[in-house]
This record gives sequence, structure tokens and C-alpha cells, in this order.
Amino acid sequence: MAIKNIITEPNKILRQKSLPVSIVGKEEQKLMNDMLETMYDANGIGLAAIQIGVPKRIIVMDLSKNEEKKSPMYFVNPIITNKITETSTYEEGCLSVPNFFAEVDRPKKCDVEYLDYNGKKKILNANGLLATCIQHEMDHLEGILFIDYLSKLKKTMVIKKLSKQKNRPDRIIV
Ligand code: GNR
Ligand code: NI
Repeated sequence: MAIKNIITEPNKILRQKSLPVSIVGKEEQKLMNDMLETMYDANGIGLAAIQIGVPKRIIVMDLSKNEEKKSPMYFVNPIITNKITETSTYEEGCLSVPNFFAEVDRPKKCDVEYLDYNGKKKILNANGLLATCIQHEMDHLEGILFIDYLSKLKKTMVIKKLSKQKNRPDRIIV
């Protein structure tokens, strides 16, 4: 396994649409292992392949708490088959938008069809943080970032600050 460099905004790569995976083979499993290690190293709860520069429809997630046993989840070619109209608000962050946090509304529950680490077809009924996180990750597959949901003014401010300084130790809520 290897820790990869996480691409940060502004970078056109993050705006690419990721392509479906035809088979979950050795190469895809190696990619998922590297993504998971990269995500854990960065203290994230999810990561899409495009964040390490690979335009494949692959996501890894782990919502377990620090003290808990690790609980990795792997999603290949995920599709949302159903979502409720009711939304919930979470303060989101993104490893590709470091140190910026903002409230985002998303459907409270959704059903996701996907292939797992072994290429087996699975269905997940997600709610709470799981639903928020999977939708955040699936946005990455379409080249969408959470800052795209903010007002134009806030988004411009975030991108401007990100492009100016490389080291921002602060936590900035927009
Ligand atoms: O680590 C992450 N935390 C998070 C918090 C609220 C909503 C979404 C996320 S995903 C993010 C990791 C990341 O950038 N995944 O793409
Ligand atoms: Ni993200």
C-alpha cells in the first residue's frame, strides 16, 4: 500500500468526470488499498479516486470513530437508485478543500447500488452521516465539490484563499 498525494482545489483534475470500471480486478483493488491508506493518513472519512488523480468511479469510506475498530467500505460504480426529498444539513469538509468547512443540505436518505471490493453487487440504504458522505463522494465522480453549493461570493473567496497560500493551519467556517 502507498500514501498518495491528495489533489487540492483549484485544480482542473478535480473537475473531470470519472469513468465506470469494467471489472474489479487486481489493479482496482490495489487502487482501493492505496486510497484507504491515503484517507486514513489524512484523517478523512471518505475519498474518491479522482482526489488522487485517478478518474475511475471508485470511492472508499470509513465512518468508524478513532477508538473503534476500522470499518472500511468500498464502492465501485455507485448509483443512487432512490433518495427522499427531505434534506438534512451537515457541516462538510473536503480533503481537496483543506481547512474550509460549510453547511450543505442534501437528501437525508438514499439507496445506493454498487460493486464491493470483490466486484459483488450490493445495495445500501443510507441515512445520517453515511448518506451525506456517499453523496459528497459521488459528487466527486461528477467533478462537483461541496463549495459549488455555496454562494458565488463565498466560493470565490474560498478558491482565492486556497490558491494564495499553501499552508493554512486554521479552521475556516464559511
Ligand atoms: O473527511 C471528510 N469529512 C466529511 C465531513 C462531512 C461531509 C463529508 C465529508 S467527506 C471528507 C473527505 C473527502 O473529502 N471526501 O471526498
Ligand atoms: Ni471531498
